[in-house]
Order: sequence, then C-alpha cells, then structure tokens
Amino acid sequence: MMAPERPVLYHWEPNSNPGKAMLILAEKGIDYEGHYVDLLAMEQHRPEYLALNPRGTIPTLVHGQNILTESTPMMEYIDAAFPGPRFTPGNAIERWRMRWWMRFFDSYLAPAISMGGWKRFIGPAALERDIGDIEAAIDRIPLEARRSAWHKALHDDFSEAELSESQRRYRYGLYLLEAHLCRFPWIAGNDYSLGDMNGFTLGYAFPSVQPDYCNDCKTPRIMDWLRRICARPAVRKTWSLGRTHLASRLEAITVKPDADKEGI
Ligand SMILES: N[C@@H](CCC(=O)N[C@@H](CS)C(=O)NCC(=O)O)C(=O)O
Repeated sequence: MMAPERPVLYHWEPNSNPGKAMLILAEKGIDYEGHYVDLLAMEQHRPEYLALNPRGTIPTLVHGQNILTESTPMMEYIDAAFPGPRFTPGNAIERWRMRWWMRFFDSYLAPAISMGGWKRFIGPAALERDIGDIEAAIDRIPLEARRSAWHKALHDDFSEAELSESQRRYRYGLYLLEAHLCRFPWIAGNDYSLGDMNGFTLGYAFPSVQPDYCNDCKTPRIMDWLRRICARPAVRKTWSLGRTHLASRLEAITVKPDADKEGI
C-alpha cells in the first residue's frame, strides 16, 4: 500500500468539532501538519481560510486534492483513508449505535452545550479584544447562525427561554448517556469507537461545567467512561495542544472523590 499523503488540519482547541479530527488523527498515529486557527481572533473568517472553507467553520482537513469539512464525516474519512487501528465497528448493529449517538451528540446535545460555552467563554474572551474589529468581523461571517451566535455572545443576549432549553437538553443528555453506559461499556457497544471520541470532545467538560449534575454520585458511569478515555495517550497528546484554559477542564475528570473526606 502506498503511504497516504500527509494531511493538513486546520483546527482550534481540542474542543468539540476540531477536537474530533485532532483526536482520531492522534488515535491512528497519523503524522499531520496542524494549523491553529484562532477562533477568538476570528481567523476562521479571514479570506485565506474562507477560500478553503467558505462556511468559515473549524475544522478543515486538506488531504491531497480533497478539502473536507464537517467534523463527524471527516472522522469517518480519516478512519477509512489511513492505515492504523480502525475505530468504526465492523458489526452492523454497533455501527448503527455509534452513528445514532453521533447524530444525537451533533444535532441535539452540541448546540445546547455550545450555547453555554459561547455565553461563559467566547463572549467574555472576545470582549478582551478590540470591540470595533470584532463587530466588523461579525458582519463578514457567511453563516447567519454563526453571525447570530457571535452577536449574542458579545452582547450576552441569550434569552431565558433558550438558556433553559439548553439546560434541559444538557440534563436529558446526561440522563440518556448514563443509562446507555449502564448497558454498554462504550458508545457503540463493546469497543472504543468514533462515537466515544465524538462524545468525549463535548463530555470532557461535563464535570467542570455541570458539577451538580455530572459527578461520581449522580453519573458514576459517565465519570468512569470519561476517565477511561482520558487515560488514553492520544487524548493526553491532543489536549496538550490546547492554548486556552479550556484544556485544563480535563483535570476535573481525573479527581476522584476522597472517601474519607466525603464520609463514604
Ligand atoms: N458542523 C460543523 C460545525 C463546525 C463549527 O461550528 N465549529 C466551530 C468551532 S467548535 C466554529 O468553527 N465556529 C466558528 C464561528 O462560529 O465563528 C462541523 O462539525 O465541523
């Protein structure tokens, strides 16, 4: 087999969508050229990046003649196109389960979690920069949904109704995941797969962002799942590439309850 061309990945933090592509590349041990696209500096809306990905979203993968966007199908491409261990189940029912969860993570849970992130992290961090520059950059954003997210984050303009819907989805997601992990050790079933990577890039933040709802008492299976994933060398390597304090959220997973202190 001919060695595949070295891929180039445009990513931000190992968080959510960019994290998925970074993690599968690390899990497969693929040498890639990484370019950090600073989301807070709105580099994803600069003409040179839009020439690659006209939607102005991160990540983008360039592999030979192919330019790939959309992180979840991108993970599947990486898994299939490169040598190394496979993270897509060969068994049809496990593949269905993996894709069911990936769809749930991407279309139901991620938007709810992302709203909290934009309110708590992106908005305040962006305000440390020049507001005039940011306002001008927002006007150039191609996607209406992203323009609106930036606008709301900058002016802390999220309605009570959308914030409470985001919380409701978050709690429902935790409930469903905890129940699933009572039946199966991993998202697809018996083995670690793309579904776990997809869930982890959202879930690594659960214990620090929702400590009252995701902890060793209320969601022990989720905590155990996060710890098993966190112990993987590829995860450590990927999260070491983080440049903001988001990456430090990994540490809240590894702290185990102190039985003496808790009086257990
Ligand atoms: N559906 C896309 C979404 C990508 C996405 O929205 N990425 C965020 C970073 S996690 C982004 O690029 N945001 C840029 C912006 O809102 O300006 C994917 O899965 O790749």
